[in-house]
Amino acid sequence: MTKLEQATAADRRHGARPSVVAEYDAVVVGAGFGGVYAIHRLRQLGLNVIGLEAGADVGGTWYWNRYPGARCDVPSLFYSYTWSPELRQEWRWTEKYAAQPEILRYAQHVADRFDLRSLIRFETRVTSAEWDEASQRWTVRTDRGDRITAAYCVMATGNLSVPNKPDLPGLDRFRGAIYHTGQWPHDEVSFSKLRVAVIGTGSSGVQAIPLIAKAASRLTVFQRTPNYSVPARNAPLSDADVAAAEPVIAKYRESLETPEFGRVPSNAFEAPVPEKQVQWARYQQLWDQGGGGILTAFPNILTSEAVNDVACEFVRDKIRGIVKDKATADALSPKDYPLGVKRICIDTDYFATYNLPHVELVDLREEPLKTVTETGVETATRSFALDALVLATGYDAMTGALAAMDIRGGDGTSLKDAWADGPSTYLGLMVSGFPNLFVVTGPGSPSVIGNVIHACENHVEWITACLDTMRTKGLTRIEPERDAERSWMAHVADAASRTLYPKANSWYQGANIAGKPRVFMPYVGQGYRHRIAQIAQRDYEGFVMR
Ligand code: NA7
Repeated sequence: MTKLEQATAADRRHGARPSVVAEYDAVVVGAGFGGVYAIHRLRQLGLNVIGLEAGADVGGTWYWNRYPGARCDVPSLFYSYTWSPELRQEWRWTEKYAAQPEILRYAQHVADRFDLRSLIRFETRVTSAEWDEASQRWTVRTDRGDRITAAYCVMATGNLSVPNKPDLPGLDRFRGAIYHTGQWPHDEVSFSKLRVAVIGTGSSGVQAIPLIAKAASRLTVFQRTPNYSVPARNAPLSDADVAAAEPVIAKYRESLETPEFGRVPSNAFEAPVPEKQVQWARYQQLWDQGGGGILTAFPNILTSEAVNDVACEFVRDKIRGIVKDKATADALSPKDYPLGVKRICIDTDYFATYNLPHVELVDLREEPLKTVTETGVETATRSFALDALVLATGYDAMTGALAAMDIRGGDGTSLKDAWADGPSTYLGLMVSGFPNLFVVTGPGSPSVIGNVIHACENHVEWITACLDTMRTKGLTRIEPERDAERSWMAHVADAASRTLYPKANSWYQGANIAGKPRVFMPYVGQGYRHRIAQIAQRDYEGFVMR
């Protein structure tokens, strides 16, 4: 029995939670989709691995995000692991877009199916990780007093895992209930007969608002920036749907490793601008189909303003067609940034909800929020009496979870200081000065731009193959070269600058958090997977191994 198992058994016997002092080959921080798979693969490599997870169960973002309407915006048949054919065969999604409880059940099923729970210490938050050059090991400390050392540390801490709690004046005074969508209570929350406000209209707000409106006696939505949202047209999945998707998924999986693969296709820069009516007809087709397909309408939709402008006009036209009150429709219509460069929202009845007599939109650009009071919210011109306040205000995305831990490299430099001007990684996988520290879907990799589960798989497979190669060669230490990292980050910035992505104040570039450096964090170039595979083949070019 490992020390962890002994500790866990003791926990169960005594109801106590003793701390662990132990040595491992690898520690994995986080048991979301990235962490769970990393634990599985590292164990397969024969390493003694421990997972540390703040939540009481696996699932990561799907463990915490239990707000009404929480649902994935990627079709469930694609939002699944690909690494186990048996798992693919035996798991059957029930809806086109799976809701949070079903995705959490999937994560739990994977943990049970591959017997991973015994390797994970739950309700344990990592507070620090420090590299010791002399022993060539990481020391990881937790809020339970654990002190764990490991040769390798894998940060699978997620891109959307630290809720952004807005600094609203007076928020502490509010006597009603306050909820954050990213930290929703596990017990049922009832809004029945309550006066509720939602602050924030990103994906979480857009999903929650129609359902909260069904229960509440009054719903006020405070909007800072309107979002482009397209209908999900969610539906139960039939066997025929599943069968029809098989060849599409197979083709998609084949394309993943090609030099052309990416959110912005390689032919984007030479593609012609289609006639407006051709564009309009295609957008209509994709709107009727539902989901985020509109972003694939034309190869240059994310690079050409001439194309993107028509798509924006199309969605605004749809909003005007759905929302009866002209002023509300106008306020809900995004006008000052391109479509798709903030994550597009995929909704069910979002815009139609504003036609309900007890639902009101407050445009904070016209009517700024002055203060929260004991009993509600005051704007520059009005007071709103409230029983509950829902903060759908998003996350300190991409870097928040890493910055929340005190991570120190060999010379004592903290990652937070090293990233004071914005995150810097080589390939989104490693950071110079922080040997043997791997980041799953780190800034500088496609991560949130594509399908995050597949991005996690790709990184975990690259990391475990790297460790396997090192072991074969008798090597134990890996770190990126500073120059390789610098030129990679310059390439990441260049790839973004060739697109329309930087034209919005998005969380992709840290714009939603006051004081966060503006650096475009995800990699939006082509052929990322192909590239990192080639780098591995070329003897881990840009890394120093010894
Ligand atoms: P998002 O997309 O970051 O949305 C957060 C929303 O909250 C957005 O409308 C923000 O306005 C708004 N916000 C944030 N802070 C404030 C303050 N202080 N006052 C008013 N409004 C505020 O987070 P979500 O959770 O909806 O979605 C995150 C991702 O999860 C999503 O992209 C999918 O990938 C899944 P802003 O736009 O910053 O002006």
